[in-house]
Amino acid sequence: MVAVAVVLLAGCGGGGTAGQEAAPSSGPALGTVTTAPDGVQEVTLQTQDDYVFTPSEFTVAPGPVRLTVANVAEQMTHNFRFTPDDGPAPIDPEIPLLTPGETRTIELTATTPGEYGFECSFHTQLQQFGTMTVSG
Ligand SMILES: [Cu+2]
Repeated sequence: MVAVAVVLLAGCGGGGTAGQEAAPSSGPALGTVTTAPDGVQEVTLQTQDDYVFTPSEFTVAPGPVRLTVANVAEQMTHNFRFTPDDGPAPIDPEIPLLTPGETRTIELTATTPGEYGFECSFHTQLQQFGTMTVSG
């Protein structure tokens, strides 16, 4: 008996390189501070099911700030507030409740330079903290 093996080699790909199309930009990266047409600084943070703010640190100049927090979690409800008695000056605006999939925006005015801690008050025991720095 003679076994005849016929092996067909599939053509290997024709030499095309994987295309890397630039993804359409849907706005600045998380934590990147931009200035809106009305002169207000804008920055977006994200939180998710892992009890982390992404990013947990950002820096603004003194002046008005429009801060957006997006909760992309599937399960966890979070919130956002500046940690009471932490920074050089109180910042009152907060997001009391941010349910899964919800995005909210607050406006605040950064005045005194320094570091302002913020937190999700539900999850401080899980270290859900961050810091906003107001540059001098
Ligand atoms: Cu939280």
